Amino acid sequence: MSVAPSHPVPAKAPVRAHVALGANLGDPVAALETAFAALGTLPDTRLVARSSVYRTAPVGVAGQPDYFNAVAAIDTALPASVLLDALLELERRQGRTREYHLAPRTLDLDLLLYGDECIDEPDLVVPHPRMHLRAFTLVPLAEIAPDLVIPGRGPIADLLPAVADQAIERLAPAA
Ligand code: PH2
Ligand code: MG
Ligand code: MG
Repeated sequence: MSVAPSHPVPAKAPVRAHVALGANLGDPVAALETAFAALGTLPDTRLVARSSVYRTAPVGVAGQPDYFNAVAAIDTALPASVLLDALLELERRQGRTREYHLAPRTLDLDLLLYGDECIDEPDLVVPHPRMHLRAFTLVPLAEIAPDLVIPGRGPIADLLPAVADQAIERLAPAA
């Protein structure tokens, strides 16, 4: 007897999620390129947009090399917790280790937004609680989603002036 459902199960509608990419150890630009490609190969996930890569001064930590940061937009049918696990696995594949809090890293993938959902779980808070304070997330995010409204924070355009003093430089696109 077949166990197939007699009616097709409707696929979960994809959610537009935004992921921050960051690195300041090894070959950061190559790591971000690899990560953009890998995001598009996650199950039930499509890479929709990728920002430029930005060189940024470290925030919240001194004496480290500059970071390279970018943001990706994906459409995904993965639940947020499954997506988070997939991001952590991609970090590990890029050789991410965690020696201490805010240690330099070969790849950091942070889930900034998962549609307009607000999630407050021990290992996942969305919108990312510090994203609105950081030029290295807001500037690349505004590049690919200028009309975005961040739940609980407001339109992204209204948040940019407060981070205008943070050092950030857009890299020329790779030839
Ligand atoms: N990430 C941090 C802490 N500080 N600074 C910059 N410029 N870019 C980052 O990605 C970054 C940071 C924690 O994840
Ligand atoms: Mg981070
Ligand atoms: Mg992280």
